[in-house]
Amino acid sequence: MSDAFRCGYVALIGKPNTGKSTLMNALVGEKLSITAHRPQTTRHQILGIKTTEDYQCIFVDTPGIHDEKRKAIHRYMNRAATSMFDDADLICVMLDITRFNQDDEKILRRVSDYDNVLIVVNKVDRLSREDCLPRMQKISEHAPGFECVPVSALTGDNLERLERLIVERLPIGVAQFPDDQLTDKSMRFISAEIVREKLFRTLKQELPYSITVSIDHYVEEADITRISATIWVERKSQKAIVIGKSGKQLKKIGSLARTDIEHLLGGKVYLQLWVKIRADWADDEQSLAAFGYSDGSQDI
Ligand SMILES: Nc1nc2c(ncn2[C@@H]2O[C@H](COP(=O)(O)OP(=O)(O)OP(=O)(O)O)[C@@H](O)[C@H]2O)c(=O)[nH]1
Ligand SMILES: [Mg+2]
Repeated sequence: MSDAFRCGYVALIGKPNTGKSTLMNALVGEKLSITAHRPQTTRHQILGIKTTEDYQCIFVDTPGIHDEKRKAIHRYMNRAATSMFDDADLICVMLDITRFNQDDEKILRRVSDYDNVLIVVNKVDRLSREDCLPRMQKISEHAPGFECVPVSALTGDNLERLERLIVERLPIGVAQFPDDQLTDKSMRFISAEIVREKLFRTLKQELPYSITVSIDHYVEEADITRISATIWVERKSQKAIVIGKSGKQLKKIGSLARTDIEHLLGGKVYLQLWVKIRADWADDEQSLAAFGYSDGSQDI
């Protein structure tokens, strides 16, 4: 590799729940994108920027590619998931080694015409080495011509090698962002996402998919940051579940979110949460735009 500075956009794409956000956080070394054991956690494109003396790697975390088209939000998420295909300098297709199936094969077929592709086979910590080998072999057969890298985003296994392989594939060029910038998102945005993560991790069944979070006030004072956020649900019955008996559930979510936001900001946070109803916000273009799900394009 030459000594010239390299810089480029690296799209992390793949089926929901394969570990894209976990990988981006691990590579950047900061929790920028929320993660959960459920699919369809990430809803927006989120940049994670890693700058060293030799390169600037601009990772683009994306929502998982899925077939769900029922509501406007699903269509927004799929656009956010696939719009990087043509713009990225490198496409990293994330696969879960324990759950490789036709959905992954479909994504691999979609990228087969591109030459700037790396296949990242995640969650190898969940299998023995002997079990990994035949699965890696099978995946390679579905991705002819592309390098397949086994990793564990959770334990960090093989991430140094993955980073080297990514950087080798970046174009030579000047940095696009200041060297201390980690993301394109504001703390306001990340705070709302952290509240959403706690809802995703705490609430059962389908409820998290009916929820979005907006920030009403975000004020940085000398020794404390005051944040007021609204959790939007689609129905009255959902509001009662989010609040819980005597407000217990909401208190728990608030406390978990505050701890994370304090960690990220490195200071004290006062977090106030409200729960409000906006019927069918997830299928209403106007509500979606008001909640930040807007990329300027129309649904097709
Ligand atoms: N065992 C194991 N679990 C992992 C690994 N990477 C991610 N996970 C877990 O897999 C789940 C999904 O991880 P995410 O990073 O949210 O996955 P994602 O691809 O961003 O998911 P979406 O945003 O829904 O598309 C979480 O419970 C993670 O902790 C890994 O290397 N090993
Ligand atoms: Mg994600």
